[in-house]
Amino acid sequence: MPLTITPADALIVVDMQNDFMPGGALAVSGGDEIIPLINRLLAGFSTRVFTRDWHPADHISFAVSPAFKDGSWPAHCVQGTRGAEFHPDLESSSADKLVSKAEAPDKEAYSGFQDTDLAQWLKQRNIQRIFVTGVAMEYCVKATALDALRSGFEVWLIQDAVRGVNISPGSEEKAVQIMQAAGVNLTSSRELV
Ligand code: VGL
Ligand code: ZN
Repeated sequence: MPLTITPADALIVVDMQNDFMPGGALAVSGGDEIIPLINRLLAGFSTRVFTRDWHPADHISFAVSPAFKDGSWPAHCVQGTRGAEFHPDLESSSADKLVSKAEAPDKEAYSGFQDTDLAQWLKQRNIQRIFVTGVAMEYCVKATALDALRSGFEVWLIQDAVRGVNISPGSEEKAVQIMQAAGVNLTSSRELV
């Protein structure tokens, strides 16, 4: 069913940074494929939020021999490095709000709402619906979508504008199921007008 985008809608673009793109330290396969789609979506929203993973060099989630799971990642998205920059093709200059997360060395934070002023900022702008895009489906996208629900927003996952890390088989599908069960709605870019 088509959805008409209004000024009460916000688009959240999650972590479209070089380290999560092919060739990056914690690459999401096909992460760069969704850039043209996200750029098109950005043009249709009046509130555009970009989140970024913004770690200190000694972040607690970094491991010398990473297991590629929660708490054991290769060093990625270190503040001020090229890997932490948004992909150059992404129209990040269109951001109305930039959210940096997981900045404390001793704490992991996957959600753009965790320890940030994002919910308050969105409420001040009278946002009711949140549309989520970006990477990685199983971590920061999922955590951001679930926290958006908890903060009282209606949440839509734009499924063709999201990619997962798929470290374990089926992890993307599982993430979608968890989000859906919690109350996240699924849509695709084709439905948004
Ligand atoms: C993410 C793993 C570690 C993400 C961030 O952006 O999904 N995943 N840090
Ligand atoms: Zn991280």
